[in-house]
Amino acid sequence: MRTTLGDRRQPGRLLAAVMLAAVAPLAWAGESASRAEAQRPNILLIVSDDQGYRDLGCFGGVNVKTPNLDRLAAGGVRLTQFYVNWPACTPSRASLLTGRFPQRCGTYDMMRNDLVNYDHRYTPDEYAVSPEMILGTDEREVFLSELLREHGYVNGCFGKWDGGQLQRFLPLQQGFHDFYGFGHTGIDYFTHERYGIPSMRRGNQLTTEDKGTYATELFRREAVRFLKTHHARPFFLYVPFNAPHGASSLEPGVRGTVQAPPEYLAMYPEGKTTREQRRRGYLAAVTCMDDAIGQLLELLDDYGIARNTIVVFLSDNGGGTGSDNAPLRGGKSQMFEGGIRVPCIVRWPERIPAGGTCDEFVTALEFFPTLAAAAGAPLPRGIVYDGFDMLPVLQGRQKSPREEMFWERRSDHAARVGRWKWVESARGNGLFDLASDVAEQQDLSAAKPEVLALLKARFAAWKQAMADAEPRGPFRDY
Ligand SMILES: [Ca+2]
Repeated sequence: MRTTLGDRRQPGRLLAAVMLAAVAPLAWAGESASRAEAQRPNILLIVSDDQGYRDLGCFGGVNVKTPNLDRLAAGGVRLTQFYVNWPACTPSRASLLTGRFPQRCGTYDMMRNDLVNYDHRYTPDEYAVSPEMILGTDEREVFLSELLREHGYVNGCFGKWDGGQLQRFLPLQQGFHDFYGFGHTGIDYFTHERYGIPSMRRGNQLTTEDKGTYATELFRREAVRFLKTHHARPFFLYVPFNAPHGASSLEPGVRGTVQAPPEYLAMYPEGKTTREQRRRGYLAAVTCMDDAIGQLLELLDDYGIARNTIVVFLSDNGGGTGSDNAPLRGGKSQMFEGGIRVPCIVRWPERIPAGGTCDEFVTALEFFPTLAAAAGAPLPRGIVYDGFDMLPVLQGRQKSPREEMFWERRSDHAARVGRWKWVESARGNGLFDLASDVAEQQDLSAAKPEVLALLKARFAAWKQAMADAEPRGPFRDY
């Protein structure tokens, strides 16, 4: 892979040229353009929220009902060593959509009001100027939706945007033609309020028209509407569910639990302990989401476009409370595998053999170049991308060129170089051999000092490269 370490290019100054380059290559008028359009794949990108590594049947889940995700995997490829770029929501999603490390695209921490964790209640006036209301992913970043739009795609986003709530940060200003969902990182599934603040939007406007309806059903409804309207042309349908994330509710009995509709709760046995009850809600939320995904897959079949539609499914980070990350260590927010290695499925019947498993080392950074290439959209010149087109890897024709990956969350950090993983964090430290110890149980720091030194050196080089990148907001823009 092309190394990004030591790259000193400054993408921002080239942005005008970048956008021109992105607009220029394809002509849209005339029959030949229509034929080219007909051959380009549709893209359905589905993201779940805090779903554990083993919270799908096709990833070994034992008591979870995910028939549609399992069907998706049977028709495509399952990725078993797939990593997201941050162990929690906001930076993971920003990095996915920009194709750049969180530290390079500037969204390298959560954009939220942490005072609610200390039972602070925001007044409306106070909330209006609070961090989660005014912060967003840097507008200079080029989202995948912007690139695809310039190449003729019609784009819809339905769900958890998590990229900022000011109008300039919302999806309609980032290349999407259609948006229904919320701008920040979490809501109450039924009231659509975030700690008491109404948060659902249609386009740029807040709406309470659907208050009371379970959020997953609403995102399903809107995605179905989009598919029915736009199935005949190349589309990019982004469905970032908030399921099965815990609810951000002011109600003490609801807060932190995973809400689900009664008919889905009824599919799982009632729990006796708080832990079992939470697990039940979690599983019900997963199965409700799986049903919604099933309807989208059926529509692709009904319209005869399934063969040339790329369907991607991934969790935005490892599972939190109520999830099952086995056999991985740790979970959401951690640098151990349970926080960053997530279930991922890619299906593209036209190009990827069905029913396969890909055990190659790949990351969410790969999706931007992969999907752009599939869509026939050259990567904008002058922007540093941190991944590569992984289609040959997914097809089983090539080993992954990725040799290393780095993660940083405040003072926690981790590096993977080949089979080796190094973690230094508040939740634990160590050097692990993932080839023989995927559960990260045996710390080899003392036994392999030369390997430890190598990983620390690679991490330091990456950190320097991130420090040298052009500053991006909202946390560092100077
Ligand atoms: Ca998440």
